[in-house]
Amino acid sequence: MPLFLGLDCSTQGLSAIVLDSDAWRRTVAFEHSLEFDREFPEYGTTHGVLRNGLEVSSPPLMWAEALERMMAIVSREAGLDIGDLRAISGSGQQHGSIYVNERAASSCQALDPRRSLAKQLDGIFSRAASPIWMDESTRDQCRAIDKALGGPEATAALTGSAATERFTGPQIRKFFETDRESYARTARIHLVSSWLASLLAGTDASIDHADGSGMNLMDIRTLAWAEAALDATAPGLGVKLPALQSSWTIAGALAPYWRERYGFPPAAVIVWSGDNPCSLIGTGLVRKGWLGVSLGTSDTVFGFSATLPTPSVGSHVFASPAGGYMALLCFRNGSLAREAVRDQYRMDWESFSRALRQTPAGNGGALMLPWFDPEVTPHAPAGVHRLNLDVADAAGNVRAVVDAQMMSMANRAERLWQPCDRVIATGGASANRDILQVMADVFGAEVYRTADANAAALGAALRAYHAYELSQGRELPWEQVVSGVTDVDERGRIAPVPANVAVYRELRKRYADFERLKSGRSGVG
Ligand code: ADP
Ligand code: XUL
Repeated sequence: MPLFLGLDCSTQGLSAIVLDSDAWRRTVAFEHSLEFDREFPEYGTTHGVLRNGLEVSSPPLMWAEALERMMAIVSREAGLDIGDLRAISGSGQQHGSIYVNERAASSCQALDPRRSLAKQLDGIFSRAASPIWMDESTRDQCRAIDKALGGPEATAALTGSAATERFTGPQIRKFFETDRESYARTARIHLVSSWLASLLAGTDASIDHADGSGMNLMDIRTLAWAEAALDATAPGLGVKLPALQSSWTIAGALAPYWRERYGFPPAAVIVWSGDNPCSLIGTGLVRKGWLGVSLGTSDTVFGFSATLPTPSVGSHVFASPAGGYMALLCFRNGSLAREAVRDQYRMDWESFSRALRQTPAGNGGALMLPWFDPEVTPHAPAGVHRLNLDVADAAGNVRAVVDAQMMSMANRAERLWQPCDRVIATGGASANRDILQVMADVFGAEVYRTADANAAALGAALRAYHAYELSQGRELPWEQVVSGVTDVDERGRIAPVPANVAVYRELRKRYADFERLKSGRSGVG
């Protein structure tokens, strides 16, 4: 049976899903994850990242090593007939960038199958560390870019988002400003997605329109590089960027390195995309209607739109990898904030859940703003603020962090999307039913979880399937591509409790006031 591989290089680890496909249905034949901190301790990361104040980065070589280890596992330990692999695609954490010199292209093309990948990539980087989406150090660059483009609203109208600290353009501008020599030595700037696709195909892979939307460099209407945005970012940037192409483009065949070293066939490498765009596919949200919520390292809320939603400051509009668009909100203090509370009170996830069950919806009005790290939605410096909440009350603090996260998401989602009666939850924390009950009560909507918590890897595998079929002259409707494998289990429906919905309807207003007061901003950001 034809096989399709989806990889997901996220903040904390690399995952793989192999889909087995026949004409009627697709099933998950293999799934595996590698955690960066545990598997690659020599890189010294914590939760997959290296921190230096507001600067947050990851070592790009670690991602390459993880890619190689995963490919070895898929070929040797998955128990699959790997000769049936037809196509591979992937999902990368969005916005992160990789800077390589002019030697990179030839090194990638001539990888020696007798030597490990990482060893052969030594010396190709013009910047050792890759800034990632958690980096908050580019406020000055964002101001300068917005100013050059006519203000945040104008940047949003052009690129889909106002200049945003974690987006690639401001990160590139900072690199140019602080290390001109290394910027000049940079021949190519890749996203995590396009770089890993390049390693698989042994050629310079394009950036797909969906992940390209997270750079503040692409015109969200024409889907081409926006000259004015390039000029506002750094000189000579245009020639350093890969091409932009549709999400179903074939970057090339799997390079000889992978075929000779691991016995893979010359499967098609489909351009990779960002993790949120891939999650849109992996949650089956290829048509307008329901909302997706991913509870991963970051929490995100997203939804499909056939027409261009009006870009605004504080939310993001991306091209969708299924055509059309997606709107997205990103909350930086996702799992890391939940973990901070769990660890502070020496709990495990079971006792965390018990605390949720033992406390009333709305926590008797006790509130927390859980900005353990600087927050991006709303923009706020690091700081945990409590209102009517005793820090010694362990269960109350657990309820408060989850209440806060759900109210912050729901308040903003309401403005972006029409009242929505169904939410599809995915990501690591969607395994926790008690967290999802709070989600249902706060959103006032039914919550379903995806059959597979890794919607990004699943979405990547489905994209590989769709693009492969297209290359064979079969253009499948997206509903057909996602059907079956993304169907939610109706029995797992989590219904909102009407009395709790009423409590949160009131509390959400007070939460919004508290948030406005402490974030020091009048807007909703
Ligand atoms: P990534 O953004 O790296 O892809 P994942 O979607 O894999 O992240 O989610 C990983 C996170 O899921 C972990 O950091 C952990 O905090 C969270 N998680 C896993 N199991 C549970 C659980 N039972 N309850 C709450 N959170 C959980
Ligand atoms: C979205 C964002 C994060 C990353 C990592 O804008 O910054 O969700 O994609 O998951």
